[in-house]
Amino acid sequence: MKGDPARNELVSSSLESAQQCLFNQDYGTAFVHYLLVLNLAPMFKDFAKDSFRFTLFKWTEELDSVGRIQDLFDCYEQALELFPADEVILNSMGEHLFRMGFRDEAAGHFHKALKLRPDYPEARENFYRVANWLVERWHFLMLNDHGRNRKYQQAIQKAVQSGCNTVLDIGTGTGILGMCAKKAGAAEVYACELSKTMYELACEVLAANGMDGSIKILHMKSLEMEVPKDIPHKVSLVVTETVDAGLFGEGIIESLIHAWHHLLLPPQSATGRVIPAGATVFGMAVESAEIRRHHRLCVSEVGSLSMSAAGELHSPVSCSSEPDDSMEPYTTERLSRLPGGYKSLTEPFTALDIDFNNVQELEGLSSREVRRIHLPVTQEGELDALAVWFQLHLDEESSLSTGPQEDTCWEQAIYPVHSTKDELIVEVSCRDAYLRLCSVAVLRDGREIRLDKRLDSQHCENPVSNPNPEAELCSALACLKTDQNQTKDYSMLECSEMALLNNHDYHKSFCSALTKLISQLKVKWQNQERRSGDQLDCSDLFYVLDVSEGFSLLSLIAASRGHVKAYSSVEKKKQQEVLKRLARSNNIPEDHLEFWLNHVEDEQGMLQRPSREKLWSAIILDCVETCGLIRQKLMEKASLARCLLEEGGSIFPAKIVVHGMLVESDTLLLESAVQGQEPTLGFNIAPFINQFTVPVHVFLDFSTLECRHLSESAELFVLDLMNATANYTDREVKVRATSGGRITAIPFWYHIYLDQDISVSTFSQNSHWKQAAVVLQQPLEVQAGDWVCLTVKLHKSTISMTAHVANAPRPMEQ
Ligand code: 44T
Repeated sequence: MKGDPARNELVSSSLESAQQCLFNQDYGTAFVHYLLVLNLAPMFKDFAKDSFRFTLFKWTEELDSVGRIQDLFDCYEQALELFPADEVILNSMGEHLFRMGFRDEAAGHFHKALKLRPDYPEARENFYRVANWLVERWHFLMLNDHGRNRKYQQAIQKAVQSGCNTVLDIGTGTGILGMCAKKAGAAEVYACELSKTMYELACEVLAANGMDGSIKILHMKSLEMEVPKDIPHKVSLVVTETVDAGLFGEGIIESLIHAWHHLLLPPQSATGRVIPAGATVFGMAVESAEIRRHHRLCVSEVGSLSMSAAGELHSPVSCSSEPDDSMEPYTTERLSRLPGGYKSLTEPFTALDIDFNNVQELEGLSSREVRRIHLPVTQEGELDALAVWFQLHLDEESSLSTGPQEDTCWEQAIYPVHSTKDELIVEVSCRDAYLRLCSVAVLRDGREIRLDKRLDSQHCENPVSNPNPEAELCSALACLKTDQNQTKDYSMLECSEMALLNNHDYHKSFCSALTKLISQLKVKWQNQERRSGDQLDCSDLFYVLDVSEGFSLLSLIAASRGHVKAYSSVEKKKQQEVLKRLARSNNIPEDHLEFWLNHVEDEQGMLQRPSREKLWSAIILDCVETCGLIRQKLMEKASLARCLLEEGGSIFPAKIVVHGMLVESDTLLLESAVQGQEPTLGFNIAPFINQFTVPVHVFLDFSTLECRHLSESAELFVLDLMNATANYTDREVKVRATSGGRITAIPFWYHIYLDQDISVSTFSQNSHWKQAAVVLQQPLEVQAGDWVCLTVKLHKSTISMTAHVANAPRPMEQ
């Protein structure tokens, strides 16, 4: 290369051009020059790395702002070809991927960055935020469930000993069931796993257990497997636990139909069979205020606004409507941990029986006739949901139950319904291979009263082609109806948005704080007026900006205070319509509510002046995510907001105080890390999956968490949004242990101060927020009366904590 003067000339002139362009802030051209230089002369990589990265970041920022997403990712690909092990580039690409919604891919990039440099804080924080997508938390629960592992192991052992010699584990996860088969003596064991992260994890686990040579693991969906391409011949046993709380959500029916046709020996002539052999699904009608407030509007007034004109609002979890991508047929809850508990309104009933060893039955499932079940109501109450669980029959003798009474890791499937009493008619069907349960009608005095009030006009056009009697009935009714306004007049709100609307205290507090602020500002204005002798212009308004994420009524509540022009950042058209409708019906002048484009990523653009000469009287920031964490970039947004406030104006909230408590909770430990080898049948799995342990557990219901309180709740940290200089990044707090035990976790929540006096807690009964908890990887033994030193840190909106007993030696940083 040295000997090629033309090339050297090109390299050096390109390098010079790159530097010149960089100086002129022409990042696109600079980037191209750098690419050329580094591809032609890799020896410059060390020298030019920093400038190259800087150019890449600047250029991709520009590409991002003009929406050239494909070009942006092409640049990153090219950069990673040159620097495949550059953790900063990997981390930054991950951030772009995450913002674009490619969470798995983003998580993969953060993980790689962190492997390259374990002490890289940006990548670590990013990784913690997304680890839940790479390895879902239920893996820890299932692996820690010794009872379940043991039953599967015994069933597999029995099958292998009775002659099932070749085994395929579908959806192997960490490889545990495959290893059971091998250990039981199966001659050939195959496994498949569709998640890349889980597949790689399983490879590590097999190697650590000395089985990498004897179990063949494939990174693919079982539906894509072929004989002999992927496995040499059909197997005699399929083992699988690809079931979710609603049994069919992981596609077990489709996987088994495919397996019976392509991967399994026939059942009669040879030994072909499946573990589990089948399942029985149970259902029960329940009352639960907690479920109710997440799925329908339960209040007639929010703040001071009448909600009568809101139209139909419902959560995305609904079974009675036509299948739609934006809808989920069910959600999940652990009934035993529902805040406020639940009440059974009927006895449990059998909804469905299915034999996994009968391919005709599996194939017939989706065309099974809708079954009507009449249920006597055994207890009066409000019908909020059908709860569903199942028994998994591993073989003739042994089964696992996911019921609400069992002490297992399983949640139940929840099918929310509308309220009423009396006898219920439930329809069970398996459209799209999803188990669907609709409580369609109530029988009162022999008369059927339908529950699904929404009537779809589609049914009218094509009534005969639908084999579903429910739809037929609907369409008949739809054709009869006279009130056309009933159709499609609904908007969808996330469950947490629905719970927020139902949070009376929160809106009331906002209302009071806003009213107070406005009257203070009015007095100020009047004083100024008096001093200057000018007349206050009647058209002078207070400007309020609400930059809450998702649906929020706060702008409207502000506008209803009078003399306020409010800006809402609600983006969805349907939701904007709801706000406009509510404005009209609550007599708020139309021009007092405007919609502000909310560019979540571009806080510069988001927070501007309402008009050239005006400043905001109040800016409402949404500071805590539903999961219990502080929103990313909150402090940056607050400091921008402060610059845009008129004198005497305020950010809502003005201050956030973090509270926490020392607890001993085995449940939290089980949900965050596999506890040694014992629960996993002696297989060595924990160290591998525990790489995906995160220090902060989110979406916690602290009120129903099984735990022992080892201290009073204590104030841990203060975030002052109105005064930047008041903030610290580290704080040591001493908390006294009120009883002895092992501190395994520190749940925390927030008191959100709208002003000095008015606050709402994210740990209140009607909160739409959940709580979070720091889980200590090394439990800390304490005795009653000990002082526990907590070091609380806030770095870029991420809270971390370490704990040690005062006067005792400090443990290693967690
Ligand atoms: N969660 C239960 C669902 N897979 C379990 O990639 C209970 C949720 C749950 N691989 C709280 C508690 C609990 N071919 O890694 C996954 C998945 C993989 C497949 C290859 C296929 N056809 C499939 C289908 C799925 O199987 C693994 C297990 S799925 C189990 C889901 C503890 N919340």
